[in-house]
Amino acid sequence: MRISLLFALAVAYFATAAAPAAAGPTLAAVKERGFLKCGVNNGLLGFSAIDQSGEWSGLDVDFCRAFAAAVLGDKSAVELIPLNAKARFAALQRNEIDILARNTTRTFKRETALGLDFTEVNYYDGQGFLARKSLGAKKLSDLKPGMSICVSTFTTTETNLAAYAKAHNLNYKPVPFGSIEEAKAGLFLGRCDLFTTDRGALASIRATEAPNPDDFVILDDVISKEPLGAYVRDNDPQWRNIVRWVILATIEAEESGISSANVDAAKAGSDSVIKTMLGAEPGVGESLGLGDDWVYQVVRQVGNYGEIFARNLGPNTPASLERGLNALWRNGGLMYSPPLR
Ligand SMILES: N[C@@H](CCC(=O)N[C@@H](CS)C(=O)NCC(=O)O)C(=O)O
Repeated sequence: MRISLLFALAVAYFATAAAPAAAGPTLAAVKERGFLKCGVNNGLLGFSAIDQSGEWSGLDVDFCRAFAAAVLGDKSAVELIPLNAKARFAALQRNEIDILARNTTRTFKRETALGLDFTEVNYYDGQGFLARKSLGAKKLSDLKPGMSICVSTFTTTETNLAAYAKAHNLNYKPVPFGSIEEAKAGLFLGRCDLFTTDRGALASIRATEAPNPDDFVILDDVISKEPLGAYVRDNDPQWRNIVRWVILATIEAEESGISSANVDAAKAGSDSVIKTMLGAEPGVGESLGLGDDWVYQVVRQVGNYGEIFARNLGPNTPASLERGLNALWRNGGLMYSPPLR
């Protein structure tokens, strides 16, 4: 009797006491290797592409750098591995990458059937249409029957288009393409009247790839929900937590008014919640298997979510996108971090 009571008390104690996450295989492998392997898009300016200065840039690229800053203390300790839509999930399943951050949508099927976990959203998108302006259409219902629509295979885009067309009796001719280059060329070289993909990607493609952007319009229709973000393998909860909380930390930092410009002052300041979050006091490192300064490294080296968005996709970039759904929740958007404490 006494022994079983003691045992029960001991179980209750250990169940509530803080326990560091069991070391997972991915963190150990990344530390041993000295750099992280991040799967990204092979050419979508604003999300992931080699820019004019010959450097990789984009929202997904910045998140890859943020993961490296958190895990290895150095945002440049990352190898970016360009992947097309077809290759992306197999690359993660086969351990060729540690993280997939490639404008990839969270869906039920992907999360439950591929042996992968979605972590967090880094861009809320929706599927739209880029049309030749000469068609004179503002929305899908303005189009004449029989229009040809270029679409990338192995994407949610392809399945959404087919389902939408069926449900709405859209009379069109799908023109499937296996690569982003072919699909873009399909529209710009005249093989299709329209091109469909996520609207963020459309804004970038129109601005940076069209021979004359003014010859093309993005239609009003948004036919799907495309929450984009990072996937990891589903056998490593510690790694999933790291990737998840790095994304959330960029949002929490923006919510808390901490940016790359003031993070040092905030760390040295008097707010103890913020000091702990930034690692001036212990608290956020051990349970992830990281140092206590991982949030600090992310914000100082890469920035908060608002900075990352503005740098890659905001009004001063070619894509010139408003925050929209990607605004903080208190400004009418969906970006919200659970408490980082
Ligand atoms: N978010 C969608 C679409 C992602 C996607 O890959 N889109 C196109 C257009 S931006 C693309 O890159 N296709 C070219 C390719 O297959 O490499 C998904 O997760 O399936």
